[in-house]
Amino acid sequence: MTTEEGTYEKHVTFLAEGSPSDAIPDRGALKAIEPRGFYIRPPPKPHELDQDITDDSQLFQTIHMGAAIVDENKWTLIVDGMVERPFSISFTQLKSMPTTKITSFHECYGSPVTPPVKALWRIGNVQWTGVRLADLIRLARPKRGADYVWSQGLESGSFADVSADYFEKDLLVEKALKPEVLIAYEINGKPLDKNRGGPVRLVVPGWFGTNSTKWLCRLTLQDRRASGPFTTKFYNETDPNDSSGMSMRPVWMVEPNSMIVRPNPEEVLRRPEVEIWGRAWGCEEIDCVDISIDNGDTWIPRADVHIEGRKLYEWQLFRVKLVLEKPGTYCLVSRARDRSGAEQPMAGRRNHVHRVEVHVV
Ligand SMILES: Nc1nc2c(c(=O)[nH]1)N[C@H]1C(S)=C(S)[C@@H](COP(=O)(O)O)O[C@H]1N2
Ligand SMILES: [Mo]
Repeated sequence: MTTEEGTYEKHVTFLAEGSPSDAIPDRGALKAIEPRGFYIRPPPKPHELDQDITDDSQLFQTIHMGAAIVDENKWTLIVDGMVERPFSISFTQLKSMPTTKITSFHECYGSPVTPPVKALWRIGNVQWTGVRLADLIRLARPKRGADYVWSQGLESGSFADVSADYFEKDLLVEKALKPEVLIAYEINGKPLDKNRGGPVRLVVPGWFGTNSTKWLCRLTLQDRRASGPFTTKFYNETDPNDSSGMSMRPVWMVEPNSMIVRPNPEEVLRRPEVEIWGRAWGCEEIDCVDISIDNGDTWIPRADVHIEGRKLYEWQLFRVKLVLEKPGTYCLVSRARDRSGAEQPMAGRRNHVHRVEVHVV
């Protein structure tokens, strides 16, 4: 036993040995699902996201089957599956554990039932507070071969004519053990409200929002991917690295992306000097952003575009000062490239480049 395990043990309630999979999440904490059905709070336009930290009121929301109303006094999280010591933890117990804060971009993949041709810019950058998932997993002592963590949200219902008993997602244990992955109960220093997944949700920085299960009630260690509709029917995509275009991969890691915040779309510029700035993000740190003023026919020398280094999982600011000599319409484009060399495509995928048209008079 490590000292940490020893200190954390007092915060949880170990479950009887034997059949951990019998430990059914306590639906007693679920007061209602209200309203039922699919709900999106649309994101602001990119030029409206001009603050470093996105206020909760400006952050998009995505709900598939309905919003759970949860009684935090009855809330418990069960950690079970391929572990030696399954346990449950109450909200009070969770809040007595050491806390971590992480600032991270938060991006929705977009609708899993429409073709990936629209860039939806469901994005923000927020601070989460919670307990490291790694601490809970280590406390449960995973068995050999337990390579996945399944996470369940309390709500049931249906989405795109498919019904489900729980919202269920999965992630690799390798990622789950990283220090950035949290069992969160605050956003920007305030308790998570109902639509945000309160009282407790999973947060997986660097991975698409869909993996960050809200109204969390159970974590199960397993040796394979989860079998519910949200990891089988929905949220798998064609792998852009496969030239045959046949192989699929889970919607996990966020691909490089960027958006122009200034100038505003259709802005009329009365002086030739202009500063273009915006944000770039991805699972990997972005190391350069290309800027074009002619819809991608030519690109500004990379060295002229300044990009901030990444702090934790925050989005990164880029800026470049240019002189647009000739009057006319310019199509500004930003294209991010990450450390591994992956780059935003010009078209055809959800993370295609961002374009803004401006007019110089
Ligand atoms: N339980 C549950 N968790 C969920 C969802 C959901 O419908 N139910 N939607 C997912 C999706 S697709 C996204 S993008 C994020 C959105 O989190 P937000 O609404 O707080 O922005 O939550 C994820 N977690
Ligand atoms: Mo999403």
